[in-house]
Amino acid sequence: MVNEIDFLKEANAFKLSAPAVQDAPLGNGHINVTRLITGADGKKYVLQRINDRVFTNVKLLMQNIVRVTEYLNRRKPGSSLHFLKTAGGEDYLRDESGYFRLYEYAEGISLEKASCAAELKTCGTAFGGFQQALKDFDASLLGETIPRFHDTVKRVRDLESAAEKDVCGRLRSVKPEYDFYISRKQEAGRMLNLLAEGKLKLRVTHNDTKLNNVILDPVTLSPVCVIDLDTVMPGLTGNDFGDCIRSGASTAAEDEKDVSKVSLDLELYRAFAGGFLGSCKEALTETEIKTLPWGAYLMTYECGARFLTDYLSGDTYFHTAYAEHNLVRARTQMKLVADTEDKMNEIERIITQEAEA
Ligand code: GN1
Ligand code: MG
Repeated sequence: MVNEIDFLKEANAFKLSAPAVQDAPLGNGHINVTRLITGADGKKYVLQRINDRVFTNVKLLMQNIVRVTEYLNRRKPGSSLHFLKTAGGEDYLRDESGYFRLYEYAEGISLEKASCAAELKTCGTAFGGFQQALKDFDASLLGETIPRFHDTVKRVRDLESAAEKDVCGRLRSVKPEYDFYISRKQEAGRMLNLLAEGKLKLRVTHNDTKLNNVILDPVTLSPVCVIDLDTVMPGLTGNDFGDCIRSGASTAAEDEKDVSKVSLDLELYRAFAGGFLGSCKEALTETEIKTLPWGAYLMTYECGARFLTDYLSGDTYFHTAYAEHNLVRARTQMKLVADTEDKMNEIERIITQEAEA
């Protein structure tokens, strides 16, 4: 399907400064299709085909993104992505190949894995800074692009219902993994309960703070901007903290097959916490700071449960490269959840120390 799309033609439907002449794949997101486009004048752009099975309201999604990026760029020029309009003046293109959007390529690197603590600290600064920069943005201006995206309680229910349906007959072969997730389901509501009790507040959050969603300056390693803004919507700070710990403080890739290589690196944890809190702690409440370790626990647990749900459902959500890919991912997250449980006292100490630093 993707092979059949003429990405140059799609790119040329936008107001580029010169015609698009080169097209290549970019990055490895699990949801959208992303291409690096080069114009005849050498300018680079990122073209994305938006996955409209996942994002069912593209109009709302693009409205959110344009509002947030324009706000950030007004506040600090160049601090966020710059989206181009189509020749017809629209924020996105809809044609027979799907929904497309295009933005100026942000020069820099993104990391699949941190090779040192300094790199992870920078990512913490970037995501904490994102939160800080949006602290006065009126969250009611944003719609929910994926309703109940980080409702972990619902995610567990989805897992249970996928197991009940068992459409691929895979449940029998993943009993230990399934039991692992279900045995912890009482933890799923930890943050949502605090929200319901009025002890946490909804902020404008990114909600997909994977390590590779930060662009860094390759020389100075300072953050250039945060990308992948599809899920920017009202949410909890703990989740933004958490998803980057999940992806960045692990000693192995999200899809490492040898789980003995997977653990939570507390030095990386501290580095990320230092960067994150360093750029937004003034904006956070004491309760929010206390929930950060749980945000990381729950993002890992939730993401693992989602991978297992997708495996049981026949791999319809996340892009996969081979049959067991989602199961492999669910297992790495299990290992991280278990390791987090073992290290929770030390983690809570780290957060207290970094919040006071
Ligand atoms: C997806 O698109 P990507 O790869 O940045 C997913 C995240 C998961 C992540 C797991 C909209 O993010 O929630 O944490 O995969 N995004 C969506 O790698 O579901
Ligand atoms: Mg994403």
